[in-house]
Amino acid sequence: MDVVTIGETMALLTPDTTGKMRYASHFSRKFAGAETNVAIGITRLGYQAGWISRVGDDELGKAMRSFVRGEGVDVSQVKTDSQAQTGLYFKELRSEQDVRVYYYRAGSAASKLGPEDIKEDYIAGAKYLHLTGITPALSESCYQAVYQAIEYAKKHKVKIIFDPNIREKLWESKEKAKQVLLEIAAKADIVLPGLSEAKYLFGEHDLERYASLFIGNGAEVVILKEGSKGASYYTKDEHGFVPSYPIDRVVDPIGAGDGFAAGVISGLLEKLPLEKAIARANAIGAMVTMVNGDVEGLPEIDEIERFVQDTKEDVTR
Ligand code: KDG
Repeated sequence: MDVVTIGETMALLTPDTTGKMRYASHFSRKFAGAETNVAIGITRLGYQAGWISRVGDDELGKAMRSFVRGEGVDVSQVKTDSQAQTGLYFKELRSEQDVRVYYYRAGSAASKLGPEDIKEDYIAGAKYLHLTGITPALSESCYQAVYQAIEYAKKHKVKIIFDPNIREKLWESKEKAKQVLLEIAAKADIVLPGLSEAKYLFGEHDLERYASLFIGNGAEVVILKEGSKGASYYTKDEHGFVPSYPIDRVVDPIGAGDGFAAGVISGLLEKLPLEKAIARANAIGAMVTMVNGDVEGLPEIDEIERFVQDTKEDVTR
């Protein structure tokens, strides 16, 4: 595998109309979860991705497994748990600026994931281990599973890429979230925090200070995401800013960060300079927001080239 990731994917229900969800009676059923969003982003770009998880022994679990497998992701490490159900989440698009997420996932099959589900040879065979801050928030056993994967990755020199993906609804307290997320960030080679996540973890500082705090904490590469503006990157020796691409209308912002992560990972797999990898990541992030759904907008490589070209033409015209 080029990338292996660990985490929960849920059935996603989105009202077919915008506005308050209490009035919605028709919903579309999709599937989403930060880790499979990244894995699918990777396979769209022609690379191999594997997903470690659990699904319930129910209709949604069966459909989810088929969906993710159908997107070309290896699901050999996804267990079916007959004791728990597949989790659900709702995405309410009240307006373009107001998107809300509601989870129905406590005690889900994926939250029962544990260190026994992490196989050493599966991690050892990957080039990158992708982790998010969502999985360790799901349960103590999920936290242990993440730690087991980190241990194997370190042992076999598999690079760790970490997106904090702070989901306050999932943590018992801010202190616990900060402690665990900083611990994992310290073990990661590449960290991908959003600006507001850096603030959450370290308090109010400027970009350089955030970068030096993450590097001081153990990271080799820090990519600070600044939303629709672009992203800044920092290593011990270089830094720079890569602007994003302008788009006419954001249809659904959720999943953009995962598309961004897939872009960065694909660039690293191709040994592109950081600036080029981030330019691709920015393009994918922008393209994801133009489509309703977490993964439906994830592009293939030629679509990225066309998008970038069209954007340039629009700008010079
Ligand atoms: O990044 C998008 C995710 O937030 C979404 O797919 C749902 O995995 C999810 C989560 O835990 O929030």
